[in-house]
Amino acid sequence: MPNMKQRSCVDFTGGLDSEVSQAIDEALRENKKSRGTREEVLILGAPGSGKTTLMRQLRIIYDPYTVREREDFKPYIRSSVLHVFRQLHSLLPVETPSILKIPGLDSSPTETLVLTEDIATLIRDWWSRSDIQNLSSDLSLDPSTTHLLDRILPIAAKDYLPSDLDILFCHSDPLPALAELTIPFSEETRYRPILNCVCVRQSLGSIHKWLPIFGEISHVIFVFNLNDYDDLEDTRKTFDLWEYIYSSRFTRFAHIYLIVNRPSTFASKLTNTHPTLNSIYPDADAAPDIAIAITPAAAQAFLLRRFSERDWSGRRRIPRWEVDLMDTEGVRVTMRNMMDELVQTRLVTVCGL
Ligand SMILES: Nc1nc2c(ncn2[C@@H]2O[C@H](COP(=O)(O)OP(=O)(O)O)[C@@H](O)[C@H]2O)c(=O)[nH]1
Ligand SMILES: [Mg+2]
Repeated sequence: MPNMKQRSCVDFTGGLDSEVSQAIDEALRENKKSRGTREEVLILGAPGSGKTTLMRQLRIIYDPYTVREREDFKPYIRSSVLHVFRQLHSLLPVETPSILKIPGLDSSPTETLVLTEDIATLIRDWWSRSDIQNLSSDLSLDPSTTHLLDRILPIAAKDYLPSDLDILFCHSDPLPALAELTIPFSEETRYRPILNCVCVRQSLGSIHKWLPIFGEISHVIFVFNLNDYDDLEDTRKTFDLWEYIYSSRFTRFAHIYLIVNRPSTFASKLTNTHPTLNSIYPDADAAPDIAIAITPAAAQAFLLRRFSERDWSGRRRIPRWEVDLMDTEGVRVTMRNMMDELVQTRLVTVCGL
């Protein structure tokens, strides 16, 4: 054994005046308190905007799913596979020669169907046919359809354990109506908040029931799915909710951050086959951007302006980030930026900087 030097204990408090020592202890206690400040963050947005996906990404980044939780997702992922398969089937022209007949698939509710390894093999063989691949590529399928069908064999296998991506693409989940997650702030700053992110299963009709249970909400992350631009009903829900948040007494003092989801899907949808902005929003023509119908950036700016137009609270600025919520790295960077913003905002509020 190496010869270790014996450490001697030195009494550092030796000559310290007890009053000074107490003052230091007090300052340290205060410092600890300020470092651990909890901030309530409510995640809101219209149905389908990406709230659940954001919560799942936050879990993946800050608090990885345990084996047990992955096990809990298994049946939901398997029924998502059958759901997307059924959906794809319904999109294919009826005269498609190779429509796959699976007993019960047309009639039974998805929840009662079981994805056996035999059924998975049948679907995999069908999905990998070149005619089906060609037909599918014309349908611009949702990435979850392609992901789940590509992974059908491992997903149906007995020893399957869901990956992060499988969980992200899962269409439903075993989580309660109120999902909560605590995110520690990792940077070494004196003011170090702990974000208590809460996402409730909500709709515009039920939000008034949820808000009071949180009492004082200091921050709202509002998710807006740009891809909804051509669905006036969804867009209306978004703005109705936005207005509600601004006028509610529970969120009126909250700082609001906007997450603009699916910017690239929006851009390609706008530039390809789908409706132009001014065919949907009559006021788009009157917008100052000249090329509104052709550049996605101008179209996006037009839509986002609608958020600030509905801000009667006197808030000067709505911090916003564009990110595809399926992109874990993008979400990680966005959250870091959002936390910087949050700290700045807090400093302005607390210290009047
Ligand atoms: N490709 C893609 N799909 C997304 C994105 N965000 C959400 N989705 C999909 O859109 C659907 C609705 O998202 P979800 O998070 O459940 O929305 P919520 O109703 O606000 O919780 C799900 O099928 C998601 O997989 C995204 O950024 N990219
Ligand atoms: Mg949801």
